[in-house]
Amino acid sequence: METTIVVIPCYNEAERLDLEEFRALLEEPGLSLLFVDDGSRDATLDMLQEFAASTDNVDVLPLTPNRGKAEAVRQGLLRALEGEARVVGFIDADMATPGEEVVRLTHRAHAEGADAIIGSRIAYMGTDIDRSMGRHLLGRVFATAASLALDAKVYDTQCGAKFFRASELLSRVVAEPFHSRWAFDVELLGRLLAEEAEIIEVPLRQWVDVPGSKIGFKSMVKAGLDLVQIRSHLAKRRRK
Ligand SMILES: Nc1nc2c(ncn2[C@@H]2O[C@H](COP(=O)(O)OP(=O)(O)O)[C@@H](O)[C@H]2O)c(=O)[nH]1
Ligand SMILES: [Mg+2]
Repeated sequence: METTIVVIPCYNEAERLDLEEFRALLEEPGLSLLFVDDGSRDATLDMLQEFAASTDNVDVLPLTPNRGKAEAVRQGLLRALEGEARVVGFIDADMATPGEEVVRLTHRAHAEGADAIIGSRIAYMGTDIDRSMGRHLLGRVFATAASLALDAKVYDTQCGAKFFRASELLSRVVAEPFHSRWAFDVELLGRLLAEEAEIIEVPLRQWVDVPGSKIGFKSMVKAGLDLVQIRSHLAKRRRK
């Protein structure tokens, strides 16, 4: 059986969480959900615990206090790697990457030998990638800078959906906290590349810009600044 654990970092998501969408995702055989509550101050944790108590294949990892998405994802992946799942990964709580696309990415991760399968928001005819122009443009600038920082051709580092072969390599990559709070996706990819991992970007057929993003303009600027630091951390890592 293709076993998969999907980590969902959640911070103050009580208003946005659509548990029916997650219930639909659970229809995929072998798939389990691990929600990480990142010290939410609203009813998120109660909602998640109630959902987990009444639904098979759902777990909740509560963290206190709030540590940020990078650490919430890392803690979730560490927990997921303790189990037997062959593929582990993460998605955002708003399910901007719809369930069918999440399932398609997990299938690719199982079928292909790659270390990582990452969703990529490339808008071209025939796809339904719904992003505001401002976010799209900022995203393109950031992705170009991220490519330079990583010395790799990557189109979209910031899509929330990423899946990995559960392996020794992944355990090493998430063993230490990320330096970057806002560009940890880039740091994660860089750590994988430093170990010559194979990463495949998979263009999404659908992606929805769900309102209520918790990542504002300031954080995007911080993420850009983080890239400089990430580049030097990765150089050190490669020398090791
Ligand atoms: N901003 C923020 N998001 C967090 C934190 N911890 C976990 N998350 C989760 O990280 C994801 C960020 O996605 P979202 O807010 O939609 O931002 P987007 O990338 O701009 O669409 C959501 O699932 C959040 O609940 C945190 O401390 N701050
Ligand atoms: Mg979002």
